[in-house]
Amino acid sequence: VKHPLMNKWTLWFTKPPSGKGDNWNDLLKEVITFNSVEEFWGVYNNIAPVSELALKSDYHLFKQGVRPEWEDLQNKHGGKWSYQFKEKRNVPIDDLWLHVMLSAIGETLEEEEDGELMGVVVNVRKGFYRIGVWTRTIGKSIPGGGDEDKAGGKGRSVEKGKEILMNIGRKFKEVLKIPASEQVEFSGHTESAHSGSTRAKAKYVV
Ligand code: M7G
Repeated sequence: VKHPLMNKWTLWFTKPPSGKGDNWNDLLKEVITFNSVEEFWGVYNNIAPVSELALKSDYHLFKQGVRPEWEDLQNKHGGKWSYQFKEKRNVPIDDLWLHVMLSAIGETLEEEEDGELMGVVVNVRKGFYRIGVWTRTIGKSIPGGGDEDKAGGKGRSVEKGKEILMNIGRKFKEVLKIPASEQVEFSGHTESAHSGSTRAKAKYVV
């Protein structure tokens, strides 16, 4: 018996650059798509844990049909909550990543009707691990988008759009057991793309 998930999910891997000429597109690889609890564990038990990945590797677990890139049409107007775990040797990164994946596929990071969650990401970097959750919007309508409904969600107001994102941020912080004294930041992908990295100015914090 297979226990179906609400959505189909695709696992992606970013391999570390091997030489100078590598660009983002050469490094991002689609691994596998699944849609049941059993298949999830099958995948999980057969891939390297985050703690064993080389520096500059990423795992991305995204809804099927969404590439884990700013450029994807479904991410273009979105953003992400993210947090950096420093002191890598003391961080239970494998557990943290597992819990974030389970909350994504178990659909507990948002309310079903929100339709914000696109995927979750873990980055292995020198000096830190970063975990992020990508959302479809940045909590407001898309400038010049012409379709306020689509931009802000299903006919929701700007205030409601922001509140949905704040709830996702709070849930993310709770799943990761990040102390209340620490800040978790949200930033739009447009800013990330412009600053050439993920360290864009925070738009919201929880
Ligand atoms: P990062 O992995 O988000 O953060 O971005 P880091 O700076 O802590 O490593 C690292 C680099 O990967 C960026 O500067 C981009 O060159 C590339 N990159 C990352 N993402 C998520 C994207 C993306 O969605 N699209 C493109 N084109 N490049 C990306």
